[in-house]
Amino acid sequence: MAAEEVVHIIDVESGNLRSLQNAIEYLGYKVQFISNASEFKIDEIEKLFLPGVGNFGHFVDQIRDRGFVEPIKSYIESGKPIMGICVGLQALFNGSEESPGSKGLGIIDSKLSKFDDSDKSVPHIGWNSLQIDDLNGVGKTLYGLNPNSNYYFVHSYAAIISKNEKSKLINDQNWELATGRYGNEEFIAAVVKDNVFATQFHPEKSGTAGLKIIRAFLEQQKFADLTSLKESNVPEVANTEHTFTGLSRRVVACLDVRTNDQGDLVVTKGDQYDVREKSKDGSSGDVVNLGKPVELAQKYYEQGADEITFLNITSFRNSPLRDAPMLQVLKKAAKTIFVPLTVGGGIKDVIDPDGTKIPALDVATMYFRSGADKVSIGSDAVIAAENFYKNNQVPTGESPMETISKPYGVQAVVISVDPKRFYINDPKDIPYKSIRTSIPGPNGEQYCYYKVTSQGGRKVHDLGAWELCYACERLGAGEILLNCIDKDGSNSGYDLELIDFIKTSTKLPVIASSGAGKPEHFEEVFKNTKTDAALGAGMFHRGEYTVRDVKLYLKNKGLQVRIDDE
Ligand code: 1PR
Repeated sequence: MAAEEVVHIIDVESGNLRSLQNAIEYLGYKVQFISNASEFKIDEIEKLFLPGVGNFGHFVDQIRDRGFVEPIKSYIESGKPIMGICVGLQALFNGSEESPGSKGLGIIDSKLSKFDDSDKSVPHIGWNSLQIDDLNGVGKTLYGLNPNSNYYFVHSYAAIISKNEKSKLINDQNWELATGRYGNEEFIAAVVKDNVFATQFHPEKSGTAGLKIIRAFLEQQKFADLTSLKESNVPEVANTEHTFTGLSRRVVACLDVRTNDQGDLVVTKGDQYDVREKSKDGSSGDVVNLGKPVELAQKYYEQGADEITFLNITSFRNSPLRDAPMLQVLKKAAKTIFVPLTVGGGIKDVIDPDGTKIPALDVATMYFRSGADKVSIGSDAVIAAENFYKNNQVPTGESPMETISKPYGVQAVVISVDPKRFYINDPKDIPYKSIRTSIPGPNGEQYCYYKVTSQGGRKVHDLGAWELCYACERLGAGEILLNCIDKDGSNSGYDLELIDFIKTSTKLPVIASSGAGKPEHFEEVFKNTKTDAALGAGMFHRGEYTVRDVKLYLKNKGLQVRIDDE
C-alpha cells in the first residue's frame, strides 16, 4: 500500500458512513467524502466506495439529484475499482419493489423485491453465511469472501433470484455471484464483474471477517485461494443445527449508561430498573458503577458480541443535544468496534435551552453520523402508539419512527419496550391481549398481560405490550428490543412467555432482554421461543461470564453461532 493512500466514498447523507470510514482508516488509508458531482474528479479517484443504507428510493434519488449517475457510470467505464455496500449494491440494479418510482443505475439487469415474511421475520437482520460457487472449478474466491465466515446483513429487500435468473446473471451478463439464503429464498449477497464489486452485507460491521474483505478490495487482491481461507480454530461440533433462516444465533451485549453522582459517565445495572446500591437499612446509595462504556464495549466486541447496544437511561431528564458524552462514547467506540452499534435514550423531538425545537430525525442523524447503525426509541414509541390508536390506527407521518425510518430505513429504528406483568382472572376483564400463563399470579390468577411503561419504568401506561409492538411495526419500527421489568437483573432467565406472546403481534425481529444470568439461559431462550436474538447485560458486566463463554456454550449445545475469524 502506498503511504496514506486516499480512498473516496460517495456520501449522500444516508445512514452511518462513519463506520466505513473508521474501517478504512483502521486499515491504514485516508478517506475523502464526495457529496456532490462537482467534487467527483475521476482522475483523482483511485478507489471508490458506494455505500448505502436505508430506503432504496431515497438513496437512488439522492444519487440522481446530486448529479452522480453519469460520473459513476464514467468511473466504472474507466476500469477503476468501485465497491458498493448494501443499498450501494442495490443501486446497481434496475429498480426495487421498495420504491417503484425510483430508477436504479441499471448496471445489473435485474431488480429487487421484498423478502417473504410469511415464515420468517423481516427485515433480515443478523449474521448469515455465503454460498460461493467455486469459480469455474479453479478453487478461487473473490476478494476473500469466505464461505466459512458469517457476515452482517440488515435489509428487507434483496435481489431474490430463481435458478433461472441466477443462470442468466452468470451466463448472459457475466456476473460472478456469492449468494445468501434467508429461509427458502436465495438472494445475491455479493457480485463481481471486472472492476465492480458489491456486497449486500456490511463488511465494515462484520468483525475481522469483514475487515479482510475491505482490505482485499483496497489491495485489489481479487482472487484468493479458497483453501487458504482460514477457518475458525474452534473445533466444529457434530450435529450442529442449520437454522431455517440461515442466521446464526445473535448474542447482544447491552450497556446501560448514565452519569453517576460524581459526574462520571458509567455503565450501570440494577434490578427491576433500580440502579442504586442498596445499603443494609434498605436505603439507596450511589449509582452502581460497573465500568467505562467504551472500554466495556471494546471488551465485548473482542469477546465476539454480535452487536452492542448503548442505552442512555436517564436521557429523558435533559436534552440529549447537550448530552455530548454519549455522542463521544459512540464516536470513540465506532473507531475500533466493527459490529453493529445501537444507541437508545432520548430519541425524540427535543427543545433546546434556547427554545429551538430539534426534531427527533435530527437527533437520530447526529447519532448515525457518530457511528450508530440503529437508534432505539423507548418512551416516545409509547406516545406514538397511543396516538396511533387515538387516530383509529392511521399513521400521521409525524412520529419519530416514521420520520426516521423514511430516510434511514426501518432497519435503523428499534423500539425498546419496557413491559411489566399484570395478572387477571379472565381475559375479558381487560381491553388488551393476554395469555394463559404457566406461572399463576399471587392469587392463583391463570392469565396475565403486560402493560408498557416509559421513562425507565417510572410511568405505567394504559397500553398493552402486544398492542405497542403491533402499532410500532405499522409506524416504521424495524426491530423490537424486548425488555421485561420483572426479570431485569434477576439472573433467573428470560420471560419466555412474554417473548412468544410478542412474536404473535409482529413480523419484526425480536431481541429478548432481561434476566440472563448464565449461558444456559441463552440456550433456553433460543430453543424454547421464536426469538431472533438474545441480550445480556449484568452477567457480562460483573465478569461472571464472557460473551465468548456464552457462544462456546451454545456451540457445544449444537446451536449455530458466529465465532469471528482469528
Ligand atoms: O425512553 O427513549 O429515552 O429510552 C430510555 C432507554 O433506557 C430505554 O431503552 C429503557 O429500556 C432504558 N432504561 C431506562 N431506565 C432504565 C433503568 O434500568 N433504570 N434500562 C433502563 C433498561 C434494560 C435492558 C437491560 C436488560 C438486561 N435496561 O437494557 O440491559 O434488562 O439486563 P440483565 O441481563 O442484567 O437482566 P427513552
